[in-house]
Amino acid sequence: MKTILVTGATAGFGEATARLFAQNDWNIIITGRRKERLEKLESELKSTYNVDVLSLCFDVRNLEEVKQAIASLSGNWKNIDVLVNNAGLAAGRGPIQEGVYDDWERMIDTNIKGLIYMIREVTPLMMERNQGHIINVASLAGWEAYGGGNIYCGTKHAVRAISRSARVDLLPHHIKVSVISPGAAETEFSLVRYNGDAERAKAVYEGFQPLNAEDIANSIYFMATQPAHVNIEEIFILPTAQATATTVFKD
Ligand code: NDP
Ligand code: 8X3
Repeated sequence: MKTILVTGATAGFGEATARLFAQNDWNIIITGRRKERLEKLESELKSTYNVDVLSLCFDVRNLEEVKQAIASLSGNWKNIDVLVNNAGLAAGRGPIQEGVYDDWERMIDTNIKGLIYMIREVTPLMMERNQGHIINVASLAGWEAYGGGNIYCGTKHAVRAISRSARVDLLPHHIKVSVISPGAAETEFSLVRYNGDAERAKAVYEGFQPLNAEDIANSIYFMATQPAHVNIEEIFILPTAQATATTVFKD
């Protein structure tokens, strides 16, 4: 049985990914900061599917916590076949001249630093086995830089750049590096971005059909289940109604 580690599995893409892989007989390591959600998902996956599930509760922004979480893995849990670096967020959507430092720090620390901490700690385990697959969640915002997206777009451009470089570094170790870049998808993303404002978050998805978390999980599953000689370098996935970050056809 194969093993996948998904960061940010307490909601949205990460939770749907954990569920889909469990359904397909993968052992799952789920991570996030909300312990009660991890416990609930762990018990649901264990009782529904015949797989092993391990919860690791930590903040990807905290290097010591990341190191401890990965160092705590024992036995077969060290045999991580796929790492999905999904934990991330946007905080706010305003002009750079009005930027909120705490929002900027949270995005940079989570989307870039958390992701590279995870890569740095997990790759040695993959290198020992001379195999592995890292799938990084970037975004449409990693391709485009739209007004008000400034720092978020910067973090997602960074994810794509780091992924391309890591792919070169990890070639001799037979470790694949892939990226998924979704457009608008309805999860808790906008609720987080707009600081809990449910009305504003809901309005983002009104008048068109956005992607859902299962659409992204399906793409991640497709990337993770290709033959050893095939690496899907990137999936750029948009709702049919969306052409660019700011061009959405609303009925
Ligand atoms: P959600 O808000 O639904 O889920 C985000 C997940 O990230 C949660 O499980 C959360 O867990 C986790 N997370 C956030 N901060 C941290 C942290 N510091 N440490 C550990 N875990 C953390 O959003 P999505 O599922 O939509 O987003 C997942 C990824 O997809 C993000 O990287 C996002 O930027 C990206 N993305 C989203 C798009 C969208 O439109 N929804 C489009 C393109 C990309 P917890 O709070 O428990 O820690
Ligand atoms: C989320 C998609 O367009 O809001 O990464 O940046 S977008």
